[in-house]
Amino acid sequence: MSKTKAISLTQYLIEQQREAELIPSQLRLLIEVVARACKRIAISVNKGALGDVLGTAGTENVQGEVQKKLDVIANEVLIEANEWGGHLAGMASEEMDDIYAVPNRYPQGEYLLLFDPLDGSSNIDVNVSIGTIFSVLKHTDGHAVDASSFLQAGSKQVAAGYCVYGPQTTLVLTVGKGVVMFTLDREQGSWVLTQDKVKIPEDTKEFAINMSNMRHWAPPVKRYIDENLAGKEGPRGKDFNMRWVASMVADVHRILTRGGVFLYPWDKREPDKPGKLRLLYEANPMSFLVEQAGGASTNGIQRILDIEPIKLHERVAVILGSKNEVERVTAYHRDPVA
Ligand code: AHM
Ligand code: MG
Repeated sequence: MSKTKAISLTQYLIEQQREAELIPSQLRLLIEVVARACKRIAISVNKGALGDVLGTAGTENVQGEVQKKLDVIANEVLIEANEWGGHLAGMASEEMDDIYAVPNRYPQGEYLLLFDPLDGSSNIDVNVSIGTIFSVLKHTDGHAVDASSFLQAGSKQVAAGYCVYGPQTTLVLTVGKGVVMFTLDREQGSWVLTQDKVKIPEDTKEFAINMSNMRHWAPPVKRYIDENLAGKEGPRGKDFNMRWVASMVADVHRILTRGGVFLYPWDKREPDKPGKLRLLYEANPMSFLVEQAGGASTNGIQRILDIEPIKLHERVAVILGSKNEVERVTAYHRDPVA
């Protein structure tokens, strides 16, 4: 892409609206508002200790996790930015037990917004990349919005993305026609298109998994990682590299940038939970992005985007990234003795 032709997020969205008719005006407004909220969250993240944003908020979310101050701040920023514009019927968040219906004093829109306002919370205080993940669905069920309105398969998403707060602040977006990346120009205060047609290589020599859980994994996952660790001399015939940021946003961003495979599988620590990550506002938007970039995403058994959710804060095992690796791990689950 030529450096002289800077395309802003607004210009990109308007051109998509005009040419591809993929982005109705309410959806364009929604994406712009989310992007603006991410700018505000980025400012808080960057202030760190100077802004009294580090540490815990002294509360727990519905999953029993201690909320960090930035989890709460980011959640409020996203709600305040989005509730009055007339583009939404409701919102759901990792940080709220129940859904947030748009108050009656504002016009009701046709979309639903789901988000993990601050993903990678354990990295906030140690100055490592974190992010905001979001997913957009249509409100189609014809009645006033309630939790059931949000229980739609990921394949129904009309847009998804994330913003990574790292050395650069980058917004990554899909509206179902490939994946694009925008970098925040802090001097101008605008999002500038810095990569389009994002493509994940089908093969990789890099995997991401929390190795400290190895003793708890199911045999197919153990087999896959053992084979990778055996390197050139093993059945894979090549050496692998490992990365684990513990911020899904940062790990997925690396995979969208240079390939790789990410696994947060089911494990024996809490056998009744399918996994750690949440389906509706973590796994689904990331799976949409990864598939749109030519990668794959499954829970070991089925495509994540095909899962019919049964509850708002449902968890799921996640295997996503370079297509051939995801297919290999999924095959090991389907045919454990192969
Ligand atoms: P969070 O949404 O509370 O931040 O938790 C999700 C994060 C993911 O970003 C990351 O992949 C995972 O939890 C890391 O988990 P672990 O600390 O078990 O390695
Ligand atoms: Mg998260």
